[in-house]
Amino acid sequence: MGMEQDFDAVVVGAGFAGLYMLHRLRGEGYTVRVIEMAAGVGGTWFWNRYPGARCDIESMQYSYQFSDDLQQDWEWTEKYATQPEILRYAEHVAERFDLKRDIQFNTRVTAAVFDETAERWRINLEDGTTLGARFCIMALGCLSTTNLPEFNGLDDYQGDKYHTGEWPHEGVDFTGRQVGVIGTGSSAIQSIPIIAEQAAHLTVFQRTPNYAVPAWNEPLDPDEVRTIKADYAGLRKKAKARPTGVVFPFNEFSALSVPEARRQEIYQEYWQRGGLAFMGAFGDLLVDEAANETAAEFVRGKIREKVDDPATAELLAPQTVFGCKRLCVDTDYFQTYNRDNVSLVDVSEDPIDGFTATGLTVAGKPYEFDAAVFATGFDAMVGSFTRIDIRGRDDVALKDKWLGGPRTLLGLCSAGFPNMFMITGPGSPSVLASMIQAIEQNVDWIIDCMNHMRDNDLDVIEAEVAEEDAWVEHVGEIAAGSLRSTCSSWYLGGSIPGRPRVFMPYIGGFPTYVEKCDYVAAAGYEGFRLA
Ligand code: NA7
Repeated sequence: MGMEQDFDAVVVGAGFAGLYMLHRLRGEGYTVRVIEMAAGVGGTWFWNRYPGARCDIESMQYSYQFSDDLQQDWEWTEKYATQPEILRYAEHVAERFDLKRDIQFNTRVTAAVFDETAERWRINLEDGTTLGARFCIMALGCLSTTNLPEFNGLDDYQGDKYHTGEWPHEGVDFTGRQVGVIGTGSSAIQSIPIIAEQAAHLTVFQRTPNYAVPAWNEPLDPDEVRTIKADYAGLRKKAKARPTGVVFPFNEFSALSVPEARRQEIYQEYWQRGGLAFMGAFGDLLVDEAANETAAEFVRGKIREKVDDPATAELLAPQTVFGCKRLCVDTDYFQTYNRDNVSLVDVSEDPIDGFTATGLTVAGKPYEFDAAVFATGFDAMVGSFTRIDIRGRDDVALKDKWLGGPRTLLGLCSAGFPNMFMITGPGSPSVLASMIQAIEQNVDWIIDCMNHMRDNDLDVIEAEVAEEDAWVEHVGEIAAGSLRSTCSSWYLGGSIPGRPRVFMPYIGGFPTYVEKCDYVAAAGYEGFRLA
């Protein structure tokens, strides 16, 4: 057991949340140590190095806004930034604000235990060290714990195994190899076209097809960049006022309010614009099933146009609600199935039986490959909390408290876990509001709260159970009004066997959430007990 060191705050994670939290804490004079399991900063963008990994929020909007100098100086090169470019940006931020000296890398937090007598957190690290802190701040990310399904026989498989979310840093060359990709979510949709160009043969195992809209990625136009930078604050302000936290043209009218021909024209216009902005073609795509179906059918039509073999096109065309699973943004995904070296295997009715030494079988039929790519996603939003043994009052484990689904007040605190903050925790808009912006708002709120406590000699903050229950109920009620809650997706733990169906992010819109957070703070942290 190493020497116990004490801090005002220990932050877990050095992704975009942990980095900004550290910067703010230090600026306010708090002592802080950040613990990061990776060898570098960047969080999700450190790990997800699979071929084709990109952010599908436009780069001019997917960045910090806390420093105008930073946003003026940094030059994105493409409309959608690649993973290496985003990682360079995270590195740049860490260097620019001299953050690394307070970050301990290559270290996993195994447990965080609240000592009720001392009113402090004890944070246990993998190396046997224990840190003490008044505040324990979880900057764990929403998509940070990979999901590798427990396939039968996986240990017998002799080929190479890769998970898109834990990709080898040296990269992987698939040239001349037989490759199997399992999953057809965003990570698969981004990586498949590139893997297909290298591999001798690629077999894709699809359980549920996904809708994807073309990215039409391109180099950023310097004039457009200049215009944005001339009034970056203006763009940020507009983004904050949007329910999605992102600026794109949004047509508020119902898809059913216009004649068929006009509707097709509008879809075509939004299709040409590409990306997630397609969701803005009409105002009711996520609330009205009939309206949604018009978008779904338009996109299915595009898939049928792109894929030569009609049977493959039908397999690739989702029959589900459009945008229920997170919409994917692609570059030549569907066309990839026209290649001679790519085949698609439907595992929706007959699931993968299990792995063999040389591949896997489906309904007894063998498929052979020497490299398996698991594009099977994440234990989203809660997995990174439950893999740490977090214990609050009366030794209650957070993972037990959350067995029926995560319970938080505003996604910031959970009752029974005093002085523990979460950045973009479940119950906050997080992934539905553009992550970096959601992070900055949460961090600023936490800093204001800590300063309020310091100024008023308050030692402990804790969510009230009744307020938390009300918030959890509200988050659920709002989700029930959205078509997004009608399918299986990572928003509700869909890929994880045994998880209760609970829609985890707050879908009531970013401005509504910010208003609620601001109100709570202005009312002296209403709903929280301060002592
Ligand atoms: P996703 O979107 O959760 O995709 C995971 C994929 O893996 C999805 O197609 C799953 O099918 C499939 N999957 C999971 N388990 C299995 C099993 N047991 N058998 C077959 N197929 C399986 O993760 P991504 O990494 O692609 O993307 C996550 C987010 O990152 C993305 O939405 C963006 O926001 C960025 P299913 O749909 O569950 O039938």
